[in-house]
Amino acid sequence: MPLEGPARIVSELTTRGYNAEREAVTLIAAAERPQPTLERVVDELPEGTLVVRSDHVRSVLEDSQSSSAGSTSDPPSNNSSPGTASSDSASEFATSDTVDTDQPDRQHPSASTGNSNPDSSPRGGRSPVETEGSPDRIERSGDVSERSLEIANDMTGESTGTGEYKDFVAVFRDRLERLGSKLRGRFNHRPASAIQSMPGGSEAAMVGLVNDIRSTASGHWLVELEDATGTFPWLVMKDREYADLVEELLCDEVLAMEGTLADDSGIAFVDSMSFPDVPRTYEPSTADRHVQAALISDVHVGSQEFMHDAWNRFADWLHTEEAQHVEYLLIAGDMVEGVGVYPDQDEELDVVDIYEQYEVFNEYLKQVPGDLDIVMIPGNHDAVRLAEPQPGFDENLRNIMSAHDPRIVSNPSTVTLEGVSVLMYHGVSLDEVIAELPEEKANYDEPHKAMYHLLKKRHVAPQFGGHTRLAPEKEDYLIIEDVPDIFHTGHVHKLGFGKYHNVLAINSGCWQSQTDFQKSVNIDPDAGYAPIVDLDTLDVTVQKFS
Ligand code: D5M
Ligand code: FE
Ligand code: ZN
Repeated sequence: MPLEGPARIVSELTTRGYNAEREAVTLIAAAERPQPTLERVVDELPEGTLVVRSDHVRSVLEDSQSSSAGSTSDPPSNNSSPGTASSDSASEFATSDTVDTDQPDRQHPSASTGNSNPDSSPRGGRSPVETEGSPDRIERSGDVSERSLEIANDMTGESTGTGEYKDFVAVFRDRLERLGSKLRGRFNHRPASAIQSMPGGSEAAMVGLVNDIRSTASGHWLVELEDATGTFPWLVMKDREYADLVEELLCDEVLAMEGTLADDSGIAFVDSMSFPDVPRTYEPSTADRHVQAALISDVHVGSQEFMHDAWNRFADWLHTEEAQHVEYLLIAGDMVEGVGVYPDQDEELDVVDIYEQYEVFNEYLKQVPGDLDIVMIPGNHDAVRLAEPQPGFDENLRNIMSAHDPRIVSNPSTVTLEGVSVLMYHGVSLDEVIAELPEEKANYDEPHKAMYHLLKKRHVAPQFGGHTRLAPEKEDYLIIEDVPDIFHTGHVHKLGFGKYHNVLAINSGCWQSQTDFQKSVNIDPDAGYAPIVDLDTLDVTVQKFS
């Protein structure tokens, strides 16, 4: 089988136990005869080499040029580079040209080679990117020494909850304390017990968790707030401006209400309602150089609907000049389809063994350039506990997914790339937000708008007990303590992005075509797209591979 594209070259090299620099792969791909070039490069590698570097390839290419004097070996050019994509960054959904759509042998990279043994692939894929090069070559992107990647809020290995009642009390107390502190300075608030004994007609304010939301017989709204001292009912009149906000409320979120006590002090009439929110004037941080991150999620390897061709094209594209500034790859959960996630899911499985699914996923991961820094969090299809926060994959799965030595962290976690903080969260609560809020405020076609509500509530999964399961820990890891510069989710399989008070919210689509369930409920997934974020400007371009 001839080598068609960079991803295939990477696959071939990793099968033989080598990682490769991006430029080395591009050079092999651009050679007149890639397969023999690769064979010679491998043959001539100094003993003990783990990373195939561009100078290894150059010396083979120069050698063969001088030995075949007179033959013209074309310098690599834009057009000869497979997978080069034409993108129109002005259009929201820029489309990549496609390459090699028929690659049936690559459906299962591991199946044919049996090279899924994690030990066969060397660790430490972060090889330095060479920037010097012949004048014919576009310089690769920045030097790895300019990269920085820090993780915060990763609770992997920190789980202490036992699921007992007292743990739930502790986590909700922490939520009220920490989100409440974002509101308390703004109001002359009182605890519920103090408000209960204030005289009728007094002005009062309270910071609490939403305990209950009911409509009254006359169409007004009764919102019960709870704090550590008790509960108090707040009445939102249907014709007041705040009535509209009641539709956005979720149980267990924290907010502040101000109002006037009724004559009998048993209830207060709401004058204003405030959320922890993101300040309107928030100024996001940006990177000091032109560097990009690809934000994806919901790969669903192991599903019959996993779009291997689209993934192969994506991996090929990452090896091209156009993607030279993409130095980070963030994957927000659902690496694999999993087993037994939904009823009758087994009828749509391509790989039935969960560990094998991760092995196949790892083979697909190997196709992306070895010099990308990769960060992954789990999702609801992954083999970690379903309740959130979800710890990062265990040792066993980490060993399987060792290609390119990804950073594996909990769902949610915050990763800061060159000063730009990205809150990564899989997004199960988006189903909840979309189900509870009116269509115009949150829907599947504009998933970023549902994300705006989570930013406003400063919590990734406010409502507990519906779609979202909670594992109580000693603190509430689901609070959005610091405002992120980018909020990245997946799960709903729809692509959408936009800014909320200058924070870029981006939901990254998927790599799985429509499943029978999705057909039955009319979900039309956005599959095979990779949103690319400029970390220096927070601009987004979308590459399409499907
Ligand atoms: O979720 C993909 C999207 O589809 C997400 O919005 C949930 C929804 N979904 C998919 N299958 C089901 C079933 N069987 N019941 C309810 N909701 C479903 P994902 O996590 O990728 O499956
Ligand atoms: Fe998913
Ligand atoms: Zn999901």
